[in-house]
Amino acid sequence: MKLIFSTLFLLFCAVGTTLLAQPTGAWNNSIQQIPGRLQCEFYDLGGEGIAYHDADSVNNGSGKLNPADGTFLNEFRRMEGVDISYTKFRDPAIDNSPYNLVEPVKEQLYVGWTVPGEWINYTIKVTKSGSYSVGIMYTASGDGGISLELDGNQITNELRIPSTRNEKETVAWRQWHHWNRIDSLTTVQLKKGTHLLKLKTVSNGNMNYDYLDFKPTSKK
Ligand SMILES: [Ca+2]
Ligand SMILES: [Ca+2]
Repeated sequence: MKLIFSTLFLLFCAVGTTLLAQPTGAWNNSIQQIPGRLQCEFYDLGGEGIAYHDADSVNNGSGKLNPADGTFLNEFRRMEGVDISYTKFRDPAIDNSPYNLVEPVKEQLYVGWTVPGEWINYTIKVTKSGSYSVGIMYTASGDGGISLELDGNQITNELRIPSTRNEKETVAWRQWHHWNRIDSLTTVQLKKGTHLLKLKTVSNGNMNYDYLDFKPTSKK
């Protein structure tokens, strides 16, 4: 009898663990490909400590700044700790201000409320081995820094992200909404295959990340 109970208990635990385990790997079952554009909001599944580390468990954008109203943009991954918002073209201006260095596209999801020490994982598929430039579409309220890891190995030093603050700005909070794009922050060597890319916020935070561009640096 004791054996039967023990066996049932173990079975119960196994089923429970399976049911409770969060899915991991690429978001929406779609692995982002390199060469290409990596959308920062399409980070992996798995939650805090597995897919990302975030300073707080609340999504300060989806469901909070952007109230839950049944729309895709306002509710995007709202139960997850990574903070996500999207570019808004309004009057008075939000992301469509005259202080943009590069015009953003409206209604683009981005990761924001970044804090040093936070990180986000991406399962990526590199379709061709080679050297790639890393570009970024971002805002930065003050000079910031990010770095990249691949499969647990640091592949860049700290990459400086120049401030997009503007002394002429008349609205304080809009210092977090001046968009810029840098085509090549650095160059990285990537091997063909599936990898885990980690984007780390190193210095200052206060940056918004729309996407990273990976472009081959040489034609073969
Ligand atoms: Ca958060
Ligand atoms: Ca984006």
